Amino acid sequence: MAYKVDHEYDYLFKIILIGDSGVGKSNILSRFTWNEFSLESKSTIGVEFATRTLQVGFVWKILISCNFPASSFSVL
Ligand SMILES: Nc1nc2c(ncn2[C@@H]2O[C@H](COP(=O)(O)OP(=O)(O)O)[C@@H](O)[C@H]2O)c(=O)[nH]1
Ligand SMILES: [Mg+2]
Repeated sequence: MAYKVDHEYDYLFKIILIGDSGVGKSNILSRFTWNEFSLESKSTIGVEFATRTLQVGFVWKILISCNFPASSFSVL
């Protein structure tokens, strides 16, 4: 049976979600990649990554990164 391993794709999209804490970035990521939603998601420390590969004509690999809120940088 033929199958595609994960690193085989035609196009790679890298999407970075930025925004204030608690606006729903981590849940957008988990809904898109695992179809999961959590009412009790913990606030993200650092960066979260996930990928999903779709086949719509071509094979599209979508890498979503959801990083900590921009306001975290104000202390730097
Ligand atoms: N009702 C509702 N709650 C949401 C939605 N998206 C996120 N939340 C809630 O908002 C809170 C913060 O979400 P989270 O994804 O952790 O936000 P982040 O800090 O931007 O990553 C969590 O309690 C989620 O369950 C949504 O579309 N509807
Ligand atoms: Mg988060």
